[in-house]
Amino acid sequence: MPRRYLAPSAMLPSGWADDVLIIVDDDGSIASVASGMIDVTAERLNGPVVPGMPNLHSHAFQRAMAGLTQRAGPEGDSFWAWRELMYRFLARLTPDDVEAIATELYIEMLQAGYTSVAEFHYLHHDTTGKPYSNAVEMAERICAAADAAGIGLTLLPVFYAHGNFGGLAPTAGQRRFITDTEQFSRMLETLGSALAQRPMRRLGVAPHSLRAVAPGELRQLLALRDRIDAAMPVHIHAAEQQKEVDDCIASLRTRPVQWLLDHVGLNEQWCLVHATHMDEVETTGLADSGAVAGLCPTTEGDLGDGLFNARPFLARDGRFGIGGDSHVSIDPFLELRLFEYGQRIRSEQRNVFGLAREESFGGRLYRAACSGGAQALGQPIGAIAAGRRADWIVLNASDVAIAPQRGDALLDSAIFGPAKAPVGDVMAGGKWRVRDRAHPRGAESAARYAGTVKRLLT
Ligand code: NGQ
Ligand code: ZN
Repeated sequence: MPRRYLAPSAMLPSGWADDVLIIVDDDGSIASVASGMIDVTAERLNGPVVPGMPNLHSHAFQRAMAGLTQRAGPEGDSFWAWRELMYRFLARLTPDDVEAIATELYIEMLQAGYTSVAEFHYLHHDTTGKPYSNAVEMAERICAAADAAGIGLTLLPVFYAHGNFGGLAPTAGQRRFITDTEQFSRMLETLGSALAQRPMRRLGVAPHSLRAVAPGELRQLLALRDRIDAAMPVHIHAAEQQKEVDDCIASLRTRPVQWLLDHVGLNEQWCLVHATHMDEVETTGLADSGAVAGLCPTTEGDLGDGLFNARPFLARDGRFGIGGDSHVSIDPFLELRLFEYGQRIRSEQRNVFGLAREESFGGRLYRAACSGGAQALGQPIGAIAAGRRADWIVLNASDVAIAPQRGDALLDSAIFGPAKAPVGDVMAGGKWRVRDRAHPRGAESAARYAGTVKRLLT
């Protein structure tokens, strides 16, 4: 039986509307949306409704090391030193650990307003670097966590083969990630059939970076994609650190984003995660390609990556979405705020998008990240509209900063302050996952997570 919901107001593709009746089919998709309605049989929503935010970049296991890498180290504290700490942390993780961490993370994401996630999954093998007897054991644990939380998932199994450009051998710290193209293609095929026809699930593919994947291997991966599902999302880390750009120029004689523009035919299927360091030609090239820039502002800040050059990118209608990446923050509003603040600090101006008079910064940011995120996940999400999935947030009308606002001013308050708890209820895939800020499995998951972390840290 289709269910009926009446929102006092909702952000629709055509703009904000009042008294919005949303009818949701049994399969969790939106059957119809109409404004100006009176319907006494519908469930009344408690506040203004906006689309749920897709989180386009996650390494779930890193949730459990967030906050643990803020001490000065012996050899300077670069991104690369942090990466060594990360390798040490993941060396002991078991499938049970990963499932416990990911379940807690995905529940926290839902509570924060993310209704779907792209999991960039590279922790494939056991602690010695050997495949588990079930080669996709770890990937299945990620799927189980998404099921338990009730979040949408685009699973991105990662191909990882080398320690750096030039096909360098991987280091010991990378042993749990490494496959050859044949092993990887079996994994991808197995996961393709496991996820096929499952609601709220999509399979993509992720060559880790040009550091970890040689050009010939990248060609093979794209041929494999064409065989399994030519439309599947492809995500890759690109140009996060200046050293990576320098190494790329030394090895491939081009900057990384330029190399991708020249060699792989970037288009709407692609998400370039970070894309921090681009020259002008790369910036316009990426914008014109239709690919999504996967921005992860709190992680990029934490790791000292640099600032994405948004102004020229946005001026050409470049697409972007946001990712929690290492999960130093689990909060879409904070990611958007930090993104915008970085650009204002960089340009010493306020209107980064070049908005017309009276347009809202928060509204524009939120809509752009929803639509870029939906594109990157390759799922029918990101808007409250017929045919899309019923993934939405009911803003928390009992937050004193939210209560008096209307329309885009709600998003301005949620993103730029002073709202403390903008999210009230959350629906994903047509089911309530969070009511009044609580998830039904929140307490059970938090206890299991606490036990896991305690054991990992002793
Ligand atoms: C990752 N994270 O894959 O988890 C990376 C670090 C690397 C970020 N780049 C490893 N934020 O890039 O080699
Ligand atoms: Zn990443």
